[in-house]
Amino acid sequence: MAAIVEDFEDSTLLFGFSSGTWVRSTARVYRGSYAFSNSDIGDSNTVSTTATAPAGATGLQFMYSVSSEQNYDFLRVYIDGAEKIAVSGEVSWTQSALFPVSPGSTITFNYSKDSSSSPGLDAAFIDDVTFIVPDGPQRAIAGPAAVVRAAVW
Ligand SMILES: [Ca+2]
Ligand SMILES: [Ca+2]
Repeated sequence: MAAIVEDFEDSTLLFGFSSGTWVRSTARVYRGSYAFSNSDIGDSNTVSTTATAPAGATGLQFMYSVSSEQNYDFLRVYIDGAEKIAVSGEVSWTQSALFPVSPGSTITFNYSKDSSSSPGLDAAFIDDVTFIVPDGPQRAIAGPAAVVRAAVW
């Protein structure tokens, strides 16, 4: 099967990710030099970034990590509005489940803080956001923006 991976290593982002509310970060990376992390926010605030499943996508898997106030400041991940992950505290890099998705599914990564205290890095991180595209390209496509690789799942 083929997979399309956003590794955040260059500034051209796949899947509709855009820099702003979340940004490329070197503070903590799973692979390479960059991950994607929330921009700095104050207490009682939330920042989200959204990806859209590409044509042919059947599954989603990604790496995530958090350094936040346990039980109060959370990374949450939603697929088509349904909460799939909610984590807080000190969480080292963890591989998500392989979630089923459909082309056009909306994936929202959300970092939200309660009204006080910001220990740790005060941040959520994601890296290697991977959509499974069974009928997709089987070979790497030239160019920095698209990282396409064959994978066995
Ligand atoms: Ca990376
Ligand atoms: Ca807090």
